[in-house]
Amino acid sequence: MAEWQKGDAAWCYINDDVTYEAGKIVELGEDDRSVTLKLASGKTLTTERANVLRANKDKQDGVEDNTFLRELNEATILHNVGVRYAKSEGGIYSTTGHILIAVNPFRQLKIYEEAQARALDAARALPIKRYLGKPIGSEPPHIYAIADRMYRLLLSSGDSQARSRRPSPRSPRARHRGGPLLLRCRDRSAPRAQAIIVSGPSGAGKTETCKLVLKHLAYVTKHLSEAGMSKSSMELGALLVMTNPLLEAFGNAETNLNRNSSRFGKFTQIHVSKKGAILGASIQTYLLEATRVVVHAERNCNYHIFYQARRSRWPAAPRAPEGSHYRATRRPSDANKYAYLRNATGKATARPGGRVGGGGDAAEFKDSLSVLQKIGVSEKLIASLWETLSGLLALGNITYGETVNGDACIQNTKALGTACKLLQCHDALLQQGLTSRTLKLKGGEMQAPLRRSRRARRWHVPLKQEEAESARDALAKAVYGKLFSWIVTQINTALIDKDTKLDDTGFLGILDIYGFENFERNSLEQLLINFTNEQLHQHFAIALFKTEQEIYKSEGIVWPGVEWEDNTACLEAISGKGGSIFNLLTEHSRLPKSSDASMTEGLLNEHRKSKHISPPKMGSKGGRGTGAGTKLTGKEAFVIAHFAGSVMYQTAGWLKKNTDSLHEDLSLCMSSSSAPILKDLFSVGSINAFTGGSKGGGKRAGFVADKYQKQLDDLMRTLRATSSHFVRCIKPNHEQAPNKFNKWLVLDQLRNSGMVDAVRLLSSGYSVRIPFTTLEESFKPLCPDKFKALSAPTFATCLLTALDLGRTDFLVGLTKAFFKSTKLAFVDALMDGTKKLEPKFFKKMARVLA
Ligand code: AOV
Ligand code: MG
Repeated sequence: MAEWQKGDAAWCYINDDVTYEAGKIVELGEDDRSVTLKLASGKTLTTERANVLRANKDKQDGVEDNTFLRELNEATILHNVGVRYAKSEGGIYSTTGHILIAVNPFRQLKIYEEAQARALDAARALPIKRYLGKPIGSEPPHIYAIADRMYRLLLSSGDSQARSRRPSPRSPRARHRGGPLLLRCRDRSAPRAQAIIVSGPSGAGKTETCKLVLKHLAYVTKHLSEAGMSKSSMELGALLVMTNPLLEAFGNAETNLNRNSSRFGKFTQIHVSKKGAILGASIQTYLLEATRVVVHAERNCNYHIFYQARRSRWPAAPRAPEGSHYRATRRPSDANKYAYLRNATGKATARPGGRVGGGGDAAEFKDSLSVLQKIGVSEKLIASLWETLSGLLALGNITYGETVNGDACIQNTKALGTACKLLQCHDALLQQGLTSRTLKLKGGEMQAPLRRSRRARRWHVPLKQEEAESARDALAKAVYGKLFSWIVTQINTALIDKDTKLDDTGFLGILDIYGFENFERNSLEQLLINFTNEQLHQHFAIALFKTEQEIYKSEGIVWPGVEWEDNTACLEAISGKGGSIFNLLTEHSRLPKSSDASMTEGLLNEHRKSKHISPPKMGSKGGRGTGAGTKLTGKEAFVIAHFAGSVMYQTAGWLKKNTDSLHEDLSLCMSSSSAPILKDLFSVGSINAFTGGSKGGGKRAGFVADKYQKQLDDLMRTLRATSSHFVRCIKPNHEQAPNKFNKWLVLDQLRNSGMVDAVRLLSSGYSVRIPFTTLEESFKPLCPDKFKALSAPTFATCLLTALDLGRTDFLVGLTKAFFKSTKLAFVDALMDGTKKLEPKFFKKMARVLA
């Protein structure tokens, strides 16, 4: 770090709320540790030097690529992102190397004009066209630029036909602006698979970003076709875009953080032919939040589809097939009548009316219905789908009382009757499944008051009221989980022609997955989500190293290499061999007498000396949220030090959640249903509600955490085989309001998303990169004529060598010069003209040239 001088511009860390404030150094402490600043607010402040970061000159505000900032640190990036956001619509985007930062505008922007057009007609497609075949950095940052680069890289990797589609040479604008021009038009080494990984917290804009990538792809592939395909590339592209509302209807819900929050992770794989046409696509989903079907918090809603159906006008729905109970379905006119539509306060959350821009629940219902019809779901199955959903609402209205023996009994038989009718199952079977559980006995030694069934060694254990309520909710969750997987399967069936061979084709992957979570109470779901983020962070780190290495390589420079904080040990603690969290969870889920507390104790014992897992501080409260947390005693919680901060997990209910058991009686009851969908979904070998795949698997496949781990392993394997592109979505405020940039919130996300680490990585090498063209523009006019004819690289080399910078302070690439960040002040002084070039300097330059 260069020494501070009086008058230097700086960013001073004030506190966690204000973050950084601009100022100027007015005094240097004699102890070498403190500095005094005059802040922009007029205040004078003495603080530790560790709180002060270097600031850029004003003219550097709002640059498109953060690596162009002379001073690269978290304060300058935060400021740059904020200045761009305030300045223009396109300013929501910036890049850091090849990573796109997208700040949610929370308003409709003109920069995607065609994205709002239903038809992908050319006249309205100008913003997409602007980025076609253009290298990154030649046009302002945009998601279309990343999408276009990804598509081009896929086409250019290892096939001859791609050459004809090679992008045009760099535009003059690109040459002028320089930047990390990593366009590899004929990159034979790039894998035939590209992935875009979109991350960020809830409401940051991940899903919208992914939709824009799909729109770009649908546009660029629409004229292409492959012989012998039943669906053209154009049809497949349009289907991909069109099926989104259906998936969102079933998998998205209104939360306090996002009116259209995706409650599942999604990886879309789009197979592309060598010519560039779409051959087919598939969607893999992860960890649907099934609990939401039965319970949701205040200012939250159930899944959109329940409200859509509620607002629909039946004539818009298909005619009920003969014999269906569809007509008998009473439209749930008032959400308050349904227990599953009421939030934790006992009232239904008022909905402004559907997704943002979706047109309201009624219009969205029409969309969902028309997608179902377009993807070829029969009228009979569609009717069965609505019936099943209504059946779930009826199921939720079943309430329980207690018999004289203290066992559960159903109070409102009317709700039970409606549920049976809509789910088309046997009344007695459903009633029995909702109030008792069959035990299969090995020894036959069972005590009263168990009722013995006709078949020997089978006993019905009556459930207590709480157990019965759990059984009812478990059934609703299982049915909904399976329905969701069924919807995904229907979409996938429409997106892939079964006769198309996709084994060797390249693909584009789009990952829209939940961001890091740290709530007041963090449970098993948060562990799985944060484990995912931990894995993705590792992937990001490895990819970033590679990208940085490539920048140097493309400039013909040997990469100096930098230190990177590795999170492998944390991943091992969660999912590695031996006493990892997942292993202990599986072990304890198998033991009949184990409990959440004994599992936690075992875990903390196992990790006594671990850096990553520790007991909670006694009396501490959960999460970093502001509300009151639960006081913990130590046996029911543990803390993991994640890359993005420490999270305390509360383990109550984990063993039960991990076994995710639906009573076999209820499963059998559903499989005997005459409803076409249910019968199919609950039959042996049917779709697995959790993974969307079919039943079966290894010996640990039954547990939730194990299944998820396996699913995630597959995803990571796929991602590792791709060339990955990263988009970091940033949520600028909690109010979902336009033009509001909360610095604290943004800084937190920049840090958690690994962007600050990325900056550290960039700044510890030769982070200051000045294109030769800029050096030429600044210095050639000052030089004697004989230097003016020199080529840009020769001129730059002569200039920099004559400046006596020190041999290791700079490197000369093919298009730009790389400087150590410590030389920034020196370079700045030169560029500003503050440091004068004396005549003896030009003599030295001449000697270097000679
Ligand atoms: P998320 O996917 O990151 O949250 P979304 O993509 O659903 O967030 O975005 C939330 C809302 O922000 C959208 O409904 C839009 O209103 C708005 N928005 C996002 N991106 C844009 C954009 N580029 N232009 C205009 N508005 C935008 V979650 O799924 O909750 O983690 O689970
Ligand atoms: Mg989303």
